[in-house]
This record gives sequence, C-alpha cells and structure tokens, in this order.
Amino acid sequence: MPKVVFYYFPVKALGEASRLLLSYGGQEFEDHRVSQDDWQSFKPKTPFGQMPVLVIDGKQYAQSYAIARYLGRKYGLVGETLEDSLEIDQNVDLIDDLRAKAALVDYEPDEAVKEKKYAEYVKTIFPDLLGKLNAIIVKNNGHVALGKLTWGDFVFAGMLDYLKKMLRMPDLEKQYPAFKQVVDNVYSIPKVKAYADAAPETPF
Ligand SMILES: N[C@@H](CCC(=O)N[C@@H](CS)C(=O)NCC(=O)O)C(=O)O
Repeated sequence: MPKVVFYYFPVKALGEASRLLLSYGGQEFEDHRVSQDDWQSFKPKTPFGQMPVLVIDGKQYAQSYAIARYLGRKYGLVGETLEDSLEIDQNVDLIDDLRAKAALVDYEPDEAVKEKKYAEYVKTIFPDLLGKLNAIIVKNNGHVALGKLTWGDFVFAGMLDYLKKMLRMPDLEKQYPAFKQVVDNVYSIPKVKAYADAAPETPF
C-alpha cells in the first residue's frame, strides 16, 4: 500500500471528498488538518500555493477535483464509458458552479457589496443552480450521476455543509430532500462511516 498523506484546512469544503474517498478505498492516510498559522509556511511548499494537497509516496498532487476524480477511478467509482465520465464531470462542474457563485458572495470583503450581491443571487442564481442540481439528483435516484454511486456523490456529500453555510441555508435538505439522499448514500458506507465517526468536528 502506498504511503499517503493528505493536507487541507480543518474543514470539509473542498477537501472532504478526498478524505471520504480514501476511507472508502481502505487507504490508510495521514489526515493533516493545517491551521491558518501553519499554512503560511506550508503554502510556498505546495504545487499551486493552495490546498488540498495529496502526497503519494512522497510526490505531491493538487487540485481537489483532479484528486477526487483520480481516487474515484482508482476505487471503481466511475461508469463504463467515456460518456459516463463526461456525465460525472459535467455534474461535478455544476456543483462547482454553485460553490464558486456562493464563494463570490461569501468572500466579498466589502460588507455592503456582499449583502447586495447576496440579495440578488438568492433570488436568481442560487435557486436556478439548486433547482437544476436537484432535478439531476432526483433523476439519478439520489446520486449525482449515472443513477449509481460515483465519486461525484463524494464531492457533493463532502461539500454540502460548506454550501449550506455560504448560501445561508441551514435547512437546504428540507427544501431539497434528494440532497440528503446523496449524503446518506455516502456516509452509510461502513468504511466511510467509520472515518466520519472518528474525524474531528468541523464548522462546515
Ligand atoms: N482549484 C483549487 C482551489 C483550491 C482552493 O481554493 N483552496 C483554498 C482553500 S478552499 C486555499 O488553499 N486557500 C488558501 C490560500 O489560497 O492561501 C482546488 O479545487 O483544489
């Protein structure tokens, strides 16, 4: 078994999918949750100055979705054809569109601009993207793509708390019960549940 080390902040957000996938694959890994203080010295040592970073036998890899896609392929959480892969990628990119729009608001430094943007997006962009994503998950019986468990489910399940925080929608699953189905489908897998039960509490 290769030696695997995973670095990310002490939150789920863009890193949790890979932690969940490594657990699913039965891969032992060092789960480094880097504090903001330690990040300043670690940042220049990473490939792109950002986390997550996955280290396999001493070699570093970055980019959350590339890592999750790789782990998904490695553990058989993909489809049969190139078009199946395209469908997973497409729907993960839609999730990321939502994340990016929410982040655009949440990370806006000017409070007045932030609130104005939020008021606009919550009426337009957010319901549109959430509705499209919900329709996909309903059509796929509680999965992100292909009507079965894929690495896309791990991306969404790992990111939902972060999305809820940025969207200011703590009851998102009430409005979209299919979202909870994805989370339950992932977190009920015994190896994933064992990881999650033992993992440190995170704010999102
Ligand atoms: N495209 C990258 C984005 C990674 C990213 O935005 N990482 C953030 C945390 S979520 C980060 O490292 N921020 C600290 C910094 O940029 O100094 C990915 O998907 O991995």
